[in-house]
Amino acid sequence: MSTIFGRIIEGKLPCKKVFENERILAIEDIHPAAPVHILIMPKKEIRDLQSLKGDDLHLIGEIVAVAQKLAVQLGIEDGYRLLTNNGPGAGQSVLHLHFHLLGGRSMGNLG
Ligand code: DGP
Repeated sequence: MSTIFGRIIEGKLPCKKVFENERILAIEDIHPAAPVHILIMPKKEIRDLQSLKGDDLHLIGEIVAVAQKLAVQLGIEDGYRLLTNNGPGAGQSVLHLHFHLLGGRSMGNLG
């Protein structure tokens, strides 16, 4: 796989893993923007949300379910944000679909 996250998924780069199954990996973000900052991604190499289609759409439901479970485990279920940056114009720096699970502080409005 061609990105940093691809190499993490392949086990070629280290990470702090918080959840894994056959299709989904969740890791701690290396540059946390909040006390809780988890990246949840499909293992399948998909560039971004806009590229997601057909048989892969179920991955979004699985990612949401993982986020809900981790939110409870990490004690942020009453206030968290789950977001993806689609494309460099939105700030996507790693071109492998991933969702940020952010919590543990007041989030305020989206800028
Ligand atoms: P985005 O800008 O939406 O593509 O988010 C990419 C995030 O990935 C950013 O918050 C920093 C994080 N990140 C970049 N490289 C690594 C890495 O090697 N390991 C981990 N755990 N996170 C990384």
